[in-house]
Amino acid sequence: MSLEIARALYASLPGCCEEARKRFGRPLTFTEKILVSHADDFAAQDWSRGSAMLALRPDRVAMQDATAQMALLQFMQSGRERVAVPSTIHCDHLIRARTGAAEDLAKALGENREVYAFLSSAARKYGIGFWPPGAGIIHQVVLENYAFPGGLMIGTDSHTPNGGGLGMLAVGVGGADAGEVMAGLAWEVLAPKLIGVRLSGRLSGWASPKDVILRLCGLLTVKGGTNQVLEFFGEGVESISCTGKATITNMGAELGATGSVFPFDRKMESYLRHTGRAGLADLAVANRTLLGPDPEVLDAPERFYDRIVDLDLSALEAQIVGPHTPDLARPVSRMGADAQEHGYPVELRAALIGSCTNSSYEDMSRAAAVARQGLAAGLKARIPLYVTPGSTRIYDTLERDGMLETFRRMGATVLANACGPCIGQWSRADAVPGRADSIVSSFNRNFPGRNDGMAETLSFLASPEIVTALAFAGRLDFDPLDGALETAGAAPLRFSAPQGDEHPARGFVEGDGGYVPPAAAGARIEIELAPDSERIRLLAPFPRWDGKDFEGLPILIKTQGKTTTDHISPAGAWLRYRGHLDKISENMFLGATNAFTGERGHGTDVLTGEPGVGIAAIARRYQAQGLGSAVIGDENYGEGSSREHAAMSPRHLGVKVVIARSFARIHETNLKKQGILPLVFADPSDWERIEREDRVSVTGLAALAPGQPVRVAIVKPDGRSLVIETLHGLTARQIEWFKAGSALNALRHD
Ligand code: MIC
Ligand code: SF4
Repeated sequence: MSLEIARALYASLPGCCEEARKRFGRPLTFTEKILVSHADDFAAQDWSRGSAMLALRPDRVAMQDATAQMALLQFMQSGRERVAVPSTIHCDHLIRARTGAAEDLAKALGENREVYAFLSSAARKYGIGFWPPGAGIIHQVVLENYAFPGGLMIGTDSHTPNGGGLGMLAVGVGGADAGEVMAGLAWEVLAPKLIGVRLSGRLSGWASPKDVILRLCGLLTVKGGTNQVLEFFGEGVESISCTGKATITNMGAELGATGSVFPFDRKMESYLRHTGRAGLADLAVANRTLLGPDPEVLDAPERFYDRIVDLDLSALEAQIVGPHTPDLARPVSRMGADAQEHGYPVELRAALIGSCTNSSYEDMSRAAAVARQGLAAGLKARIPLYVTPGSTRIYDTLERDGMLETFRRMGATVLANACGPCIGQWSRADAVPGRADSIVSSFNRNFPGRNDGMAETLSFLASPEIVTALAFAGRLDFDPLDGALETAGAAPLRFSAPQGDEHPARGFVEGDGGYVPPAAAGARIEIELAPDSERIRLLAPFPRWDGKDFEGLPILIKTQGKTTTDHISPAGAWLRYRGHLDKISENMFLGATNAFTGERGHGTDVLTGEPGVGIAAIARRYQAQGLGSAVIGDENYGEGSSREHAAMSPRHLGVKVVIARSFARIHETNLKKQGILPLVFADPSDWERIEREDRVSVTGLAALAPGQPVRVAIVKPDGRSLVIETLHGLTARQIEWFKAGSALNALRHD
């Protein structure tokens, strides 16, 4: 479906690259080739890495159902009749995992009828491709159908970088970005710095692509990739399958990276051929020299990347990370000792494989190879095992090849081709509030509350094959590489390293999961949206800035430690209200730890002194008094998802400014887009000086200018005032968004 776009791009690439080589006076990395060939105006653009704001023209937009609602509601405000770039909607997040694929899907169709009707009618009206519920998870469907080497896409989901496995620079964004690009505007992003990841050796034994990225998470940490692109190169690259590469780039999101990308190679070519895209494969092969870094870059990478990270695949051990954060990595062999040291419960309660990260044919065939060993030894899973295939194509092929049956014989429940348990949409029957249970999955996120909605649950992440072996053991401290499991027979079972198949020997089962292509003309199509719907409501524009400084704002919450978007705007049951701003705002900060009291999701109403009030309720009280409020955040504030609800809800409930130690990229942009001022403490230790009863004044706003610090006065209850310096990353255009009240308002007033 991307052949013509690719053809046009490859025709323009040589010229664009030549111009860029001349201007930069040096050869180009692959990322730069993609960026310069998608420039809105190459000549006028400042290209300084880490500081310039790039205006780019993406080749396509993808949206999933939980974020598409806001993206479309915002797009609709532009008044356009049809999207300006090829776009798709994927219904994957709203299907709840309960008893298995067929029943869960049927229930979801009923439960989410209104949302699906809205999305599909909007798709028909505006010329957007529509992938109905059950068709697959956005990133897997994009990889199978749309991603192509050298392309640039944005998606309203943080794991959009999955497309990097097929050589595409694919970036996760908030819905406002998507809405604007669909409305025909250029897309803006901070010019990324480049981390060159040099892979040497080759994977063998239990080590898998998942372990490459889990190891990188351990090395670089959850903020190590902020505003950077990871570009992979080196002899190890060619030994990793295309879908394995996608696993690695998918989880670049866990490092906060803007994107991750592999150069085009034979593995990508073969994946394109196996997924019915021979024409694109031929085209990419013919243009292969354009679809990677210039040779001089490979000769001296240190000169062209901002930083080099080396990883020897031959020495890589299988990893397991967690709990609560994906950068707590260790080799599987150390898990037992770690669990003992930290008191993690070693009894596992559930094991889950699949998701957008790890449900390729290769992943599943390696997991099935482990399953067959256990079954041959007379064992079954000792704990509930769930399998989430990524797409109809994968599901049907695994079914045909007997793999799903293998998992079922082990005792597994096969779920719908959807996010399900990865996004809190999992009713785990045996969960007991207050009890900390350990679970293990091959997913990509493990923040508290992420899977079964329980913040107590300790969630660990590993490759599908390791997770399958742990399902047989039922224990976190089992080492599949070295340990033995009791069997009914004489000999205990020792697993041997699994062998997988990169592609199905008989080819993939064809099928499009009911895909509805964009309609030719939509002008007369009515959007299906009931005025009294509790699921979706049209947006009213946020008020413009009144031109006054912020004086004496009470502090709504000062968050302590990790404050991901799952803490600010939890998913799970709340996904229900993703199209209804007022209703979803009730969940605001429910998962965040309040530094003043240690409570989660609650705090003190400083106007009345009443303790233990929900944060959303406090915000509404301040609003009713005509007061705005301030939020104080910790490191990497807003890490994780692209959900702009984490910015829109605070905006809706009167938050004017968020002052944090640092921000995650997508969330910082989302705040700017929605008209909230994101400030960073110039001295991070000032965070400690802020107390519960303090008031925050932000002055000099009329003179707000790019690169200029902002003075914030912290007024203590006794009237003493503490002046601290803060920094902001707003460009001149973004300052206009702030003044207009939101990016969308600025657009309308342009
Ligand atoms: C996630 O993995 O956190 C999600 C759910 O896919 C989110 C999007 C959302 O919150 O809807 C993401 O990654 O952006
Ligand atoms: Fe869905 Fe999970 Fe992937 Fe997000 S990470 S797209 S919730 S499967």
